[in-house]
Amino acid sequence: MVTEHSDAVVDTSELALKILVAGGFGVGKTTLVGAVSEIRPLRTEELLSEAGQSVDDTDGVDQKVTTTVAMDFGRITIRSGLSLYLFGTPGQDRFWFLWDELSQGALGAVVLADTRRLEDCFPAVDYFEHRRIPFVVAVNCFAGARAHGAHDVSRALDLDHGTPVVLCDARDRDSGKEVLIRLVEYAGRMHTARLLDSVG
Ligand SMILES: Nc1nc2c(ncn2[C@@H]2O[C@H](COP(=O)(O)OP(=O)(O)OP(=O)(O)O)[C@@H](O)[C@H]2O)c(=O)[nH]1
Ligand SMILES: [Mg+2]
Repeated sequence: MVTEHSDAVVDTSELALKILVAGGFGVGKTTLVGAVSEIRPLRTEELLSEAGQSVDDTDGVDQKVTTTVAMDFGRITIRSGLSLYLFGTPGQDRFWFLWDELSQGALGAVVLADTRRLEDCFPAVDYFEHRRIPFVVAVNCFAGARAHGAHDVSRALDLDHGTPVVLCDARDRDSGKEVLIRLVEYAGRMHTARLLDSVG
């Protein structure tokens, strides 16, 4: 039956995508998820222990007293009908075994980087490149870090051509949201191109 309101179709379909937030120890993953999340983020923080002092490198994040031991979880609505579920990975090497579980079904990832310790994000970059999970590198601009252009970072990390590098402040909601929008756009293009490749 056609009603006078029949042209006012409201699209109530909800798309929820899974995104990982990865990167080295203390680079700001938990901070980013907390800054952008609309729900109270789930955190699994534990105090950095004396036992861990020999393996936890806190250079550059001297104020750091806790570390993520399982994951962070948050949610953000990018626009009507599209929300992202954010999974922050633990930064320390001893929790690598959790990454395979966390990355199941992920659309893409944000690899956070700190230019004072750029090498700390190599393992995350390698991880996503090997599994062909689209990612963007987000440089978290800590005070005291020398300003580097996106191009320099891309070269230093030897990123594949086209992998976006964006500068951000992990504590700032709008800045974090911009990173996520870049990722969704980029991952969307990558997945579409692969789909077309596989049928063509
Ligand atoms: N100045 C500055 N400090 C930041 C920024 N982002 C995070 N921090 C601080 O850096 C420290 C590390 O932040 P976390 O968010 O816990 O880092 P993480 O990557 O989750 O750390 P792990 O889970 O232990 O690997 C905290 O003390 C934050 O307050 C930033 O953009 N600028
Ligand atoms: Mg953390």
